[in-house]
Amino acid sequence: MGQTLTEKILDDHLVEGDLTPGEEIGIEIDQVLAQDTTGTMVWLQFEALDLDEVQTELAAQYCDHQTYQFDFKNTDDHRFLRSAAGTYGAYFSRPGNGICHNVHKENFAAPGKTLLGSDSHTPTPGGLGELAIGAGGLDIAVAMGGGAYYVEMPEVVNVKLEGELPEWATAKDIVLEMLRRLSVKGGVGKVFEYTGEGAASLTVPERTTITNMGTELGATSSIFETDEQTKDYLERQGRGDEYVELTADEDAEYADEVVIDLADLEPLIAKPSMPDNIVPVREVAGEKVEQVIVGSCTNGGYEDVLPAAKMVKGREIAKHIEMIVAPGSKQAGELLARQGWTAEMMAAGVNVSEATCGPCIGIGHVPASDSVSLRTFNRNFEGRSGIEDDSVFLCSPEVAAAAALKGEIVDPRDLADELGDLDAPGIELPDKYDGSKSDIITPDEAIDDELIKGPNIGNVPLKDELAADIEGETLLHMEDNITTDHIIPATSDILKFRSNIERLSEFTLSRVDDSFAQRAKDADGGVLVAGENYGQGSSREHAAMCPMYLGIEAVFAQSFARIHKANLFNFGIVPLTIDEETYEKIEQGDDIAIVDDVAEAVRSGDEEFTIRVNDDWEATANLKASERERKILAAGGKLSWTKQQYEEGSGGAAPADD
Ligand code: MIC
Ligand code: SF4
Repeated sequence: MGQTLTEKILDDHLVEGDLTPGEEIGIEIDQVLAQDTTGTMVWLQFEALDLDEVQTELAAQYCDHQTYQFDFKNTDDHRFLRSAAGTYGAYFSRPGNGICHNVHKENFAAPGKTLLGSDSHTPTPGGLGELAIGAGGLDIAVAMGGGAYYVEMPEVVNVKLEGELPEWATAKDIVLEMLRRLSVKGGVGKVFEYTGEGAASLTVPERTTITNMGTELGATSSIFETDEQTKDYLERQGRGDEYVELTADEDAEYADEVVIDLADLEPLIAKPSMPDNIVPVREVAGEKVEQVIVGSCTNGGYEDVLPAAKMVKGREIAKHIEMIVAPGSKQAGELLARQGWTAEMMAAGVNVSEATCGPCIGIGHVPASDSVSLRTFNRNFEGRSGIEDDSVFLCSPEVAAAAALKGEIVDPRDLADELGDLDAPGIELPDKYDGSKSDIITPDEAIDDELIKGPNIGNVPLKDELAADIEGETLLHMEDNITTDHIIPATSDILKFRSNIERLSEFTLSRVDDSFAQRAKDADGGVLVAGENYGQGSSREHAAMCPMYLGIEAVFAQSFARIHKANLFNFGIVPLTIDEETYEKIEQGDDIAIVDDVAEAVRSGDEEFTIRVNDDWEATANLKASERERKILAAGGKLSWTKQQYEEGSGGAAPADD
């Protein structure tokens, strides 16, 4: 039987298991990436594991989320990251050089390679035929040390794109259509493999908008076959020699198929406050807008900003609007500046920012109270923009620029009719991506050979081995789709403590209930209960580390998001699933005890656990875990377990050269 492209790449990198969907596999990782807000823990854990050199083909450390450095703690984090990259042998991308996914795509993404990154949008280079997966920081540290990465073998779904995009519909609308059809849970346990003539018609930057936002579907990854478009992009980046032709076999068997006729698409928009809350733009036309932002790892490329620049050139944005353009990388910003587009945008009233994630996580350009903000980003979770009760819509750069001109949400097709001289900008790549590389420090150019830690950089928290008894108060009973932004928000007042778990843990679940951290401390820990898809969104392992630090021993949820579940194992918290009836019956404040000897049951492979609530009624909770995950839980987390593995000199977690 033929193989899908995903299976081919996995097969080439397989070190453990076989490619049976749902079973755990271990794969070799070629490249890793870390960004500033997850990277500090990556390197602190690398240090705690006594590793002394990066073992993967390539490791890259980016500084992209908090580049305004509001606090010395941010700047200290960046200096620490530079020193870690230098000490251990990684590339270092300076603050302001751009968002990790954009800069990685431009400089390092290569067909057929595997990439593991401590950011949930790591799958972006799937648009170039790289199999890229987001994970928690500890998984990155272990992979960088030469250990395998373990993941549940995903189902591979064929997304067949037919036809061609009509004017004013864009790649963003393709992925919004996927979200409209499948929801934020629709991709859990899956890789989306895009094929067909419609896929062939898309340039690499359009493809990476789709693979980037596959994360919002909950997918393990998304990927395109490589072809002339891939070759063309790599050549324009001066990396044509890295091109490899990669396709699925003709007789490849997919677990499922989704067919989208691109010709049927129209401009779409995600309404507040979930990326799958999709409607046609026309359905919300007329809604007054106060802020428009073009940027982010989804739509911050040169090819994304250019259409917006073309649309506002020679015009003025509406007087009550603030429009910000934050290019995704310095390469994009430099090209736009050299070609005069930056000046055109400025003349139209646009505020051009440095290349940063910033406003995507509420760092800068926080919307005004009670106002609508239109963004070309990928997430609009409530409060993420930096203000509670925000009203953030997600759309393409074309829809964003149209709103900036009109002052309200408008379908760009209708605006074009109204103005008479507004042409659809379409997609255009530069002849050469010839921006300077001065902001990337190669391992050979490293300027530090020892770690530089500022006073805010703390230690990696550790947990004892798993206990026999788990019993505690239900400190929170939460709804479906709780995001990691609820668990540990990323806004600037909180982000500065990412390297200091003691301080950061004070903000745990503050977006659900700001008395939580104190209550957890007073109760000396407890358990959490949640609905479906608990922990969706970011890869931030802090969303497991901080609850662990506060003494949370188990989470009972109807289902978990992939990366967060892995992070719970990594930090020794038992992730148990419960059915809807049990979920409904448990109330906040209830006492939950696991009747079994938990440590023993986890070690011996038990899947069913009996829980006793308020010493009154009983129900079943399930543990779906591989043998490896069980050992990690029993050891009190992956750091302790990996250390044991190194000491014993065994297992796929040990450095490859050992
Ligand atoms: C996000 O988009 O939520 C982030 C901020 O990039 C996170 C990483 C983090 O929390 O540091 C992600 O997507 O993994
Ligand atoms: Fe940065 Fe936003 Fe992309 Fe996360 S989603 S990497 S915060 S731009």
